[in-house]
Amino acid sequence: MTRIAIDPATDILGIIDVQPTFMPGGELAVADGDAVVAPINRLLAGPFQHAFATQDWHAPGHISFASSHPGRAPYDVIDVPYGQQTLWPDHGIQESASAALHPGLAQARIGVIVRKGTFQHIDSYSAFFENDRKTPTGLDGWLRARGFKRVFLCGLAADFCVAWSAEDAASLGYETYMIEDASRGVAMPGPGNRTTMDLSRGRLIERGVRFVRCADLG
Ligand code: VGL
Ligand code: ZN
Repeated sequence: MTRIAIDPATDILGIIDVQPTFMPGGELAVADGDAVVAPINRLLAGPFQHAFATQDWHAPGHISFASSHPGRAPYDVIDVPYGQQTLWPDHGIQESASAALHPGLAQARIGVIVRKGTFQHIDSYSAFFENDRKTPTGLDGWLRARGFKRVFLCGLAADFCVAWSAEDAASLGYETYMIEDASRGVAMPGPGNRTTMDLSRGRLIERGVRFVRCADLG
């Protein structure tokens, strides 16, 4: 990968769900999830002057919780009006300590925080749209109004919320990058002996999302 020169005026770092609920000891722990904080802080101290962050922010009884569906277990997949929904352990509970941004995350350059998953009957993985893929969060309008052209995504989980955000950013016309070593995934088994990490990577490459590492950005 050749070096990518960050333009601090039109490039933005997108920090997805860097919340203790997705880290070791949290309710929906991603292996090594806390390892994203240090590289993200380095990116925030270095090339990027602007960032946005998301928080997964559910009320108790949310549709994505297995506990809301009697007889179902975490990681089951059910049919819902907007398609298929993977069920998760209760996580990202509004105002709980584990749903805050990780206390070690440098927040000075985070210009906007988008909370998603706040509708009880629809999940939201992406920073841009609810899982019906059409209800907007408003982030696209904010980015456009501020003149950002390229979106560099990182955080948790690489194969769910970061991947869905990258897919939507690309389809909205942003040049989109996924910073692999500042992200960690759930890597669940998926169809055809492939993991959700492999499957999402393939889908994103098809849509023109570029995979980069922190050291490529300067
Ligand atoms: C996420 C599953 C459920 C994520 C959020 O942040 O990737 N995954 N809610
Ligand atoms: Zn969630």
